[in-house]
Amino acid sequence: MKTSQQHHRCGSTLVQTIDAPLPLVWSIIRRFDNPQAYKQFVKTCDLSSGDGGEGSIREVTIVSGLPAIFSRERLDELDDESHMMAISIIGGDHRLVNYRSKTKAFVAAEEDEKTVVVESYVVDVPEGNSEEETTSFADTIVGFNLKSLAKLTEKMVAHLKL
Ligand code: A8S
Repeated sequence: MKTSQQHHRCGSTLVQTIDAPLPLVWSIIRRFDNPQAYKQFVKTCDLSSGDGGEGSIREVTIVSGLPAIFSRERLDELDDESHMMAISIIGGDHRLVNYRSKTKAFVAAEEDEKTVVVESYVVDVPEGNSEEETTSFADTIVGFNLKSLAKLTEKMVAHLKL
C-alpha cells in the first residue's frame, strides 16, 4: 500500500524596525483591502467578500515579471488591540500553497516613536522544490514588503513634521 503523502511545510520570521509610531504603521498594515499602499508587487486588489474585516476575501493581481498573475487571500484575524493580523492565501496561480502569515506590530523597547513589525509565515514546500528555495522566495517578497512599509511610513512622518 502507498504511504500517505507527507505534507511538507516550511516557514520563517522576519523583523523590521521602523522609524514611525505604531498607530501610523498599524493604520497602513490593517487595511486588508489596500495592500498596494505598500506592497509593490500588487497591481490591483478588490474585495470579493466582506468589507475588510475578519473573514473578508481579496482578489489580488500581481505586477508583471513575477511567476504569478493573481492570488486569492482571506483575512483570518484582525486585532486592533494587539495589532495583529493573520492572512491565508486560499488560491491563485502561484506556488505558495497553504500560505498563512501572521503580522504583529509593537512599540519598540524604550523608543516610543519607533515600531517593530514581526511577520511569520508557514507554507507547503512544493513538489520538486527544497525548503530553502521556498523560504528564500517568500522571504524575499516579505522582506521587500516590510522595507517598503518602513519607507512609506517614515516618509509620512517626515511630511507630518513639516
Ligand atoms: C504577502 C506575501 C507574499 C506574497 C506573494 C509571499 C505573492 O503575492 C507574490 C508572488 C508569488 O509568486 C506569490 O504578504 C504571491 O503578500 C508577490 C502571488 C502570493
